[in-house]
Amino acid sequence: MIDLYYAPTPNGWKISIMLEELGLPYKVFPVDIRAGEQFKPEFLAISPNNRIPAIVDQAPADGGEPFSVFETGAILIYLADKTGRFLPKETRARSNVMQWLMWQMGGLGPMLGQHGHFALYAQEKIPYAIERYRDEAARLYRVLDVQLGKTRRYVAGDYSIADIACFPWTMTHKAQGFTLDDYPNVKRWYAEVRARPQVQAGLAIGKFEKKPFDEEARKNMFGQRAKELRS
Ligand SMILES: N[C@@H](CCC(=O)N[C@@H](CS)C(=O)NCC(=O)O)C(=O)O
Repeated sequence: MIDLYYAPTPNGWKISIMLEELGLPYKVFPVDIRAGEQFKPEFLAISPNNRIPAIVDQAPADGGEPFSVFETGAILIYLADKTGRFLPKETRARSNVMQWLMWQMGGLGPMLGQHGHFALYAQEKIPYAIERYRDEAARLYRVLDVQLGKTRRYVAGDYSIADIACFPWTMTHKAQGFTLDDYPNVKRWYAEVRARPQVQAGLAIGKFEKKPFDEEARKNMFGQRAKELRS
């Protein structure tokens, strides 16, 4: 059994989708990040970066104590290694998937995250920041489009953790003012991945009650709370 510490966000969906794809039994532990539950000591013991998602594997392959993993890239690799699925073993194929997974973790996710923050959530609209992250996000969509034009189907060969990592962030395209008509290969891939029943099931997880998006939620989610905890 896998314990999934989770909220329904792009990073959370990566792991709910992966668990659905694998058909592994798992139990969802909702973490209301608007209410600041990511700062609870019990959660920090599992996820020291105070971010969701995180997992605890109650039955690790080595038969030892339950094992916790944070950071979505590390969780995807851990689950792929545990099950032997969605991450090839052969050196070149594995490296191709890893390259695009790292690209998502270091580029697509953080840049779309920052663009969403400055364009949609920040109360002060700073044109320089909005433009910088919009341009960078547009560049990354183009990189993905070129790659999908080469592979003709999935991000790095067969369907893999690279697709599972990239897909939930591209779901933000409309809200962030991008149109996939500008990226025809991404559009084709997006429709195909979205239609997978396991992806649909992963996206449906965790439609639970959460705190309204108010001043306190902003404080909990946008770093001020962490600043307070430091001082
Ligand atoms: N690099 C991390 C990012 C995780 C992340 O940013 N999670 C957000 C939700 S999508 C979060 O927990 N935010 C809570 C907060 O900012 O305090 C990962 O891939 O796991």
